[in-house]
Amino acid sequence: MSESPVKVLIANRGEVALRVLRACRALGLPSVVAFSEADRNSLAVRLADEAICIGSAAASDSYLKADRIIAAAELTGATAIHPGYGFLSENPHFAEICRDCGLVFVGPSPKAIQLLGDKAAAKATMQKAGVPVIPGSSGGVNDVASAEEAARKVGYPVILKAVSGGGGKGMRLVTDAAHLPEAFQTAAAEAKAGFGDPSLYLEKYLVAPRHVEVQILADGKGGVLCLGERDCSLQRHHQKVVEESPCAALPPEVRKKMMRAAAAAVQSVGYAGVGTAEFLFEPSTQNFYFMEMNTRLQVEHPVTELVWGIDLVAAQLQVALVGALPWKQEELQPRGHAIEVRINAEDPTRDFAPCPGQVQFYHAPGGPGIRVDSHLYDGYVVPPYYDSLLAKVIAHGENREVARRRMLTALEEFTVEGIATTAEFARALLESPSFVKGDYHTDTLQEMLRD
Ligand code: MV4
Repeated sequence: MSESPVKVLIANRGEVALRVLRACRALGLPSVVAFSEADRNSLAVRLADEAICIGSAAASDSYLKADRIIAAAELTGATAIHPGYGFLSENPHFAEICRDCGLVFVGPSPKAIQLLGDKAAAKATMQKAGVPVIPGSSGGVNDVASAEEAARKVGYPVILKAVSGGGGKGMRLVTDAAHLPEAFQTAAAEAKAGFGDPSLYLEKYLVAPRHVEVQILADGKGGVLCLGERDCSLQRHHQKVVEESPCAALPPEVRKKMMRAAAAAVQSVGYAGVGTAEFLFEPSTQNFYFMEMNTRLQVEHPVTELVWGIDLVAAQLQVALVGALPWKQEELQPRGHAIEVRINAEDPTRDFAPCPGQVQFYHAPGGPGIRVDSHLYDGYVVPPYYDSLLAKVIAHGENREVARRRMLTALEEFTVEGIATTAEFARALLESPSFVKGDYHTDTLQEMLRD
């Protein structure tokens, strides 16, 4: 792939460590898996060409410790670092440290991560680039008075969000002016505790929108590919449960506009690598609004891979190491429909309490159009220290109903003994009338769980 020897340090764990390992092998790149004491027996470590321990079980003493990861790269002769998702994947300081140490960070530039990590600044940049954004404060709201003024302009209900946030923490829905001062204080405190930054911005609250995100792949030289969208509206406490591509509610002309907006969004910031532009889509008005941009590979990337026939992790490595991509937008055609279900080590009968422990028996489903991304094996002990994702089952078919039926068959076959999982819960969700019709929004799953 390149004359100078490239070796990739995989600075993550679980299924994504395995996913990156496979992409390295597909490209003929040697790799090293960095692991914590708790992951010594993980599948990625067992299958790795080479592996190196970077600390104890706590993520704060291993996967989040930049200096250990840099040291691991130097010790093993790795020249590039793939951060996976989570942990250091969206940390501009880490990307900068890599660059300063002469290591390739597989991801966008520190500058792009920094800019897009500030959600208020990112919105302002997108608005300038002509991308529709949710009406609200221009930039942050520094105090209750400026929040009240911004709220008066857009009208209640409004939502307060953390400038450095994402994923619901430091977010407060405000139904009327009387509740604003208290909501402001609690959101700011939560943002400070969660992200070390109490800054907030304010938006008009959209009722029952759909979360639709566009997959971007940019070569860093102005070439931008838009690989369609994913509907990720089915979430529980801001954790995605099911994702699908394409979005069942998006008319072709709205999709075209959304793709153009997403391309304009990344072009305006000189982006390189994979990225996801998140939009809220309002079916009642057919309007969509840019919400935020994620500068990493996402958990749900496989649905896009199956519909577009592109290995996104290989593409990430290609952009980072070669700086070019072999495709033109016109040559790419989406094919069929894909659905992903996340299976977690959680017990739905005990309010989704985490269920770490030993897997006594594991069987992964198969058959036409079924892909399973998982680090499980018989006897594996799921450690209690990290997130509870065990497996992603992805079904592809020529249309949505074929994909849905393949998924149902696969979930019936999926077997984990020894610990509780969310597989059966997901199966019931895929049989619910809302899912069958494709008629759901960001509150649907929580409404279902309430009744
Ligand atoms: C919103 C919204 C309605 N209006 N913003 C939740 C996570 C964060 N990334 C953004 N979120 C939302 N922002 C405005 N102006 C509704 C949500 C929201 C949501 C979004 C996507 C998927 C599930 C959700 C569940 C509740 C609320």
